[in-house]
Amino acid sequence: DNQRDLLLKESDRFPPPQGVRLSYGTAGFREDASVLLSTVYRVGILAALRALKTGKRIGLMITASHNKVSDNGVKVADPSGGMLTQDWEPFANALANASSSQDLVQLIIEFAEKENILLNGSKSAQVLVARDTRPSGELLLDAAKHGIGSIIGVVAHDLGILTTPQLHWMVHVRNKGLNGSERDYFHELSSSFRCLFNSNPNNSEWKLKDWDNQLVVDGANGVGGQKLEMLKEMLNGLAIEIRNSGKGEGVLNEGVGADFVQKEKIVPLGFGSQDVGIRCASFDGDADRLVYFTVPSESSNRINLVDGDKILSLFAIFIEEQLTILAARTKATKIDFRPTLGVVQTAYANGASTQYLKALGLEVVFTPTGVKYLHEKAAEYDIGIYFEANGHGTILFSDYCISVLQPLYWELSDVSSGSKSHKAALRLLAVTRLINQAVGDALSGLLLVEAILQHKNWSIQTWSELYQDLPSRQLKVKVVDRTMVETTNAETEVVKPPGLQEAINSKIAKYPKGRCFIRPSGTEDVIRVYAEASTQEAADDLATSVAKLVD
Ligand code: 16G
Ligand code: ZN
Repeated sequence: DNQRDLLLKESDRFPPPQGVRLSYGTAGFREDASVLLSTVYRVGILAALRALKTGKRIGLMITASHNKVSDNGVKVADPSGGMLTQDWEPFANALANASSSQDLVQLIIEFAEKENILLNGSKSAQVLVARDTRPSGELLLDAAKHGIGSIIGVVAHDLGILTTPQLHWMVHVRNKGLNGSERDYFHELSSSFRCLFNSNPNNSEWKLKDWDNQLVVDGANGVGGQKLEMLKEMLNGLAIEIRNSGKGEGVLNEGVGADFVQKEKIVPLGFGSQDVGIRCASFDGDADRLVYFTVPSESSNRINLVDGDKILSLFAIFIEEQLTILAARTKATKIDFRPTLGVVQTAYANGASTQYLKALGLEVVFTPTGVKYLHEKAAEYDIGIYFEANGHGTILFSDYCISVLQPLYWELSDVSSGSKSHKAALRLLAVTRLINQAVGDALSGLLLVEAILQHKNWSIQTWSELYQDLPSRQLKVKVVDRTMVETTNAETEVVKPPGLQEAINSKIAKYPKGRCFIRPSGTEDVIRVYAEASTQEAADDLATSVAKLVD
């Protein structure tokens, strides 16, 4: 029939690479861009099927995030704007690895049958596609469009160059029936930021121009710097200087960006002695990660890192503070507002951060690495805050939470307009609009950090001193087959090969405050080692000795 013929004809144009085994890892497929054409074409098909299955808009993003510029990748966003449902991952793998067009078409037809997806063009659907600034992106995006167009009834809507979180946001809001253009995105961020800024306890007027606190942002030579330039125009007066914006000579992610800054803890290119003491921030290549840092001294290239754990702590303090103000006052209203608040981390969270958060009385839970796991867990709370130490994270507000906050705000306007509690409700509502609830977003995260620092009148130093990070070390060991290691308990314990965890335990026992775990990477053929101890030397030693156990 027509559908089968179309699929056969189109897939012949995108033959798979020889001898490459592809896997839909923590963040989709990622490889050297030169082998990805057929994969991206096939993921286009998958996204189209997903759109038919759900009857909603689906997102397809071409990016390899913080990887080197010659790599690229593709991932799919589900109707909520979150990651592709995990039940479809095996199908994604099967599709990407099918060796002939016949096999591919057979797979698609069988899968569609199993999922009750009609392939007769009786329904229509849309896939939103976008890419980051990688030079290979244009051709790959074209392959994705061919894939989407290979399923009758589904059309691709090309949104051009976007950050990953922008695309997720657009999928999220458009599926709610709201306007989701790039202009709408910038408007939502800038207006909610202004609202937060104006509701600070110190002054009530819009005084952005007076807040001459300087901020310098490293755009990783990627899409984030460009988009921040656009956002800045709508925040007339905010003192942000953008470096590594992608317009100059610098190479994407090379010696710059959030991943580099967080892992190496050294000054990114374009920064140096002129920045001592200044508040600096760094995005990754597709702007879904954010870390802050300072350059402590002119004589060294080491930085003081303010990582995802500290951003999480700042957000948690602020949210908790607003909830406390509200709790004291909701008795005066008819609305009983007691949302559950939870904090989600991974094993990479610095032990000092976990201790700090627990001491604040917060509920802290752990999941394996990868946004899909953290996000899912955070969604179990009325307000769930999640962050990876590497700077990916966001805040989720349940529908219940938003549906109560809005009337509560109006009621408080009547009984105590301009009061502390009225403002607290206003701030929480502004946060629900500012923070990207589809996925972690460096741009919206940056604005929320800035608003909270201004609200509390804190310097980056005050923020950084909330607690002292325990010294830590990360290493990676190249292996032929990373699946030789299997873990459990949010990746903190090895279950395979047998005996390895016991060997790790006996190393850990030698170091005061020692903590160490290993896990197979989801993005590279390596086993990662993380160690923490009371001194840097001890953390280094512990990591090295455990790395030797796997080598
Ligand atoms: C991906 C994940 C990130 C995780 C990282 C771990 C998403 C969107 N991104 O970049 O959350 O921290 O992989 O990489 O889920 P690894 O498995 O190689 O250590
Ligand atoms: Zn990224």
